[in-house]
This record gives sequence, C-alpha cells and structure tokens, in this order.
Amino acid sequence: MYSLMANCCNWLKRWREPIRKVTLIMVGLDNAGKTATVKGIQGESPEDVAPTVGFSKIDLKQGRFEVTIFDLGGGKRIRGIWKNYYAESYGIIFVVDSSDVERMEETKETMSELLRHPKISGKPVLVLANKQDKEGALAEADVIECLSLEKLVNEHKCLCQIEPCSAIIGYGKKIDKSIKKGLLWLLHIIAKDFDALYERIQKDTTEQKAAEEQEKRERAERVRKIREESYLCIF
Ligand code: G3D
Ligand code: MG
Repeated sequence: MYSLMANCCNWLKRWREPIRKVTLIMVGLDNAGKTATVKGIQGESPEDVAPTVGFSKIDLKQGRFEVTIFDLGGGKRIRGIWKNYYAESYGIIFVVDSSDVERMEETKETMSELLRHPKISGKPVLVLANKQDKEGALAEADVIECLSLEKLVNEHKCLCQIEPCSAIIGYGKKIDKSIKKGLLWLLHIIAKDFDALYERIQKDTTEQKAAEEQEKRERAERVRKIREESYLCIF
C-alpha cells in the first residue's frame, strides 16, 4: 500500500514538472559513430550512414523533455563550426571510436579544446565509448586513461559519465541500453541544475547574437568601403 502511494506521489510530481526544451550537441572525431548513434536514438537503422556534411538535427521527446540534438560533423576542417552551437547547448555527448587506438591522442586534444571553451566548461558531458563490438576496442578504463578523462573533467568542472556501447547493435526500443542509460543520466543532471543552466544559456546566446550582429555590421562596412574605393578608382 505504502509503495503504491509512493509511486502515485512520484507520478504526480513528474506530471507537474514543466516541459523543458533542451539542446544537446553530439561531437567527436569523424567516423566515431555520432550519426549512427543519433539515428539509433531516433529509431532509424544506424546502418548505411553517410559522412555528415556540416550538421544534422534531430528532435525527440523524452519524459518531460523536448530534446534537440545537433549531430555536428567531426572532420578536422569542419570542427570549427562546433563553437557556433556551444552557447545554446545544455550538455554534450562526446562519441569516441574505442577501436581506433591510433586516433586517441587526437580525440584527447579535441576533447580538451572543447571542455576548455568558456561556453562549455561546467556543463555535463556524456562520453560514449562506442564500437565496443569491434575486436581490440579499448575497455572503459582504458578509454578513461587514454583521454586523461578524470583530469580533464575535474579541471573544467564538468560532471561526466562514460558509457561503453555499440551504436550499431540496435535502434529505437532495441538501442544499446548503455546509450539510453547515458542519455537519461545527462537529462537527469540537466534537470537538477536546470535553472542555472537556463540562465547561463540565455546570457550566452544573447551575447553570441550581439557578437554576430556586430560582425555582420563590420562586414557590411568593409564591403561598402571596398565599393566606394573601387568607384573612386574608376572616376
Ligand atoms: P560519424 O558520424 O561520427 O562520422 P558514423 O560516424 O556514424 O558516420 O559512423 C562511421 C562508421 O562507423 C560507419 O561505417 C558506421 O556504420 C560505423 N559504426 C558506427 N558505430 C559503430 C559501432 O558501434 N560498431 C561498429 N562496428 N561500427 C560502427 P561505414 O562503413 O558506413 O563507414
Ligand atoms: Mg556523421
């Protein structure tokens, strides 16, 4: 009887919670399995993924959350676009190809640069140690060591959880349980600190928009001057 009442209370508590809109970014090196992971979460087969050009976006509902995930291209030349999404992001999903030992150093540098960014430091990070189905894939403890993960997340005050997983073993309801568990952990941590994160995101996105506007004005001014100069040259 007591547990029935407790369940009812919990249900009522959850039902009363507001719907929260949350943006997450899915990052990591190219070929780590980001697109396969988002496809699986979305309920689509993760097979036959084409390399991501720029970014793709998925929307999903998870409990009282409306979640948008930006799957950002991980190629070296495209990583520059990641920072455009930092301000609006409540949390980070960092996907690692655990079988690609040769690129662990590059992965570590990329993660270090990401966590050090002022619009990312302090936000929660879920690390998916992907491709565990592959022979020779590093186990969770080895990935932690290769990336100096504990040091990195402590330095930048990011709460972190790592989940060893495989993005290709199932999708939708049959998705790897570790991916689901990791996503629920991330949303739980965001919910716990929602008000502070919300405020930070409002402030950071406002600043970013102002900086973009300023840049636009400066660019327009430069173009105007160039046109004026070339007009004077003709006459
Ligand atoms: P990215 O979006 O991070 O660049 P993708 O990576 O999702 O495009 O995946 C890159 C390749 O890795 C794809 O293979 C994909 O099928 C494969 N892959 C992704 N996750 C896993 C996994 O957990 N296990 C295994 N074995 N392979 C995975 P192709 O052959 O299409 O390049
Ligand atoms: Mg991709």
